[in-house]
Amino acid sequence: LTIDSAELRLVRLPLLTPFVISTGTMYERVFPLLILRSGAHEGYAEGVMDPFPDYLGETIPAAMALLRELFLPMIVGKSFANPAALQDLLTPWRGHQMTKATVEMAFRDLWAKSLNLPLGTLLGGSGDSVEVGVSLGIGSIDDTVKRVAEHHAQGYKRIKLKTRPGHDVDLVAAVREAFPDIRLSVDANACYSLADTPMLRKLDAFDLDYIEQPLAWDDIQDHATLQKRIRTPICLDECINSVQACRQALQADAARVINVKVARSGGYGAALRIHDLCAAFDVPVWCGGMLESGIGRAHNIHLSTLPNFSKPGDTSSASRYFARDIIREKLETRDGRMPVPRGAGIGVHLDHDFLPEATISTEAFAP
Ligand code: OSB
Ligand code: MG
Repeated sequence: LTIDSAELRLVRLPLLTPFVISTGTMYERVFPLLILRSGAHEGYAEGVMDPFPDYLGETIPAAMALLRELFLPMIVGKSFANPAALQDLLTPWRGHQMTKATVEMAFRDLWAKSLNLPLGTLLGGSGDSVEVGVSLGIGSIDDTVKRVAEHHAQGYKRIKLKTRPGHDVDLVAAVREAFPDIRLSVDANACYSLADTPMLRKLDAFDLDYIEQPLAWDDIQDHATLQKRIRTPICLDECINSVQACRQALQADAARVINVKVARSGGYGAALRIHDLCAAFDVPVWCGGMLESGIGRAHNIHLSTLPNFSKPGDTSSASRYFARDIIREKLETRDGRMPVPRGAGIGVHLDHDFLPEATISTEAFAP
């Protein structure tokens, strides 16, 4: 498959409501949108790095520079038999998993389209819809209980509450009291340390499905120590930036659930191996989200059709996030299930009536 040309856009979508997590508040999504072309086909992916390094170390300015000056000139005009052949060119460069993943994900979509197969099918998945939950940002306890009620009524299969120091036990206690039977989890986004063990132990009383990334973003060992002290399963998110990190976490019993994000793993190649490795350890996985536009959400939904995605993911209805999306399809849940977009590749199409309005800059790449 020859990559004839590429287009790199920087896109901005305002969020309908600010999203608050322990590391800060997001008011909008700004993201690199990559289009790879081959003959009549186009493959799409979006980058999920932040403007500044807060979720992980990667940033949009670094990603744009690497794509522009290194990765795109390396691949445009070249032929690759499959995604692994393309990944081989990216792997020797250190770090920057999200940036590499943007390239690999757009190529996967292009490859699937050239084979006229849905991306999920090509990844080894099956089914025409996936189970989803919802991730609720930090808000007052009263407001959170109201939002839980609304989303539970909409059918979401699991509610995840964001916490931060001082906004945890009382929050979870209030939500659990109001909803004794729902599937509930919390996500700390790395805001605690082992010194918070007494508080984290208190969370054992609330039958949480898991506690997501309680400790430092780069510390698997402390999570292993914590898991020995609490009953609630730990789910790692930030820490799982490679197959190796996942293997070390599983071997150390630092995680009994894994949140898979293709971008954080460096591409589908790594994400698939993480999926399989977790299955071998009998550890369930689920698909995380990064407030993606329809392009990233479509990727997430296809990935979630793989067999070990046995817990609901975070890809909730796009209308919760944006007034208007950059794709033509509406990605909306029904009874807690998200339909898999039909057709080849990721199965969604750019909305060219709206995209120019959302675009900050556009760059073209030819051989
Ligand atoms: O930790 O999973 C996370 C959003 C931005 C950055 C990190 C995370 C999240 C979410 C929201 O939890 C997931 C979504 O609704 O897309
Ligand atoms: Mg998380």
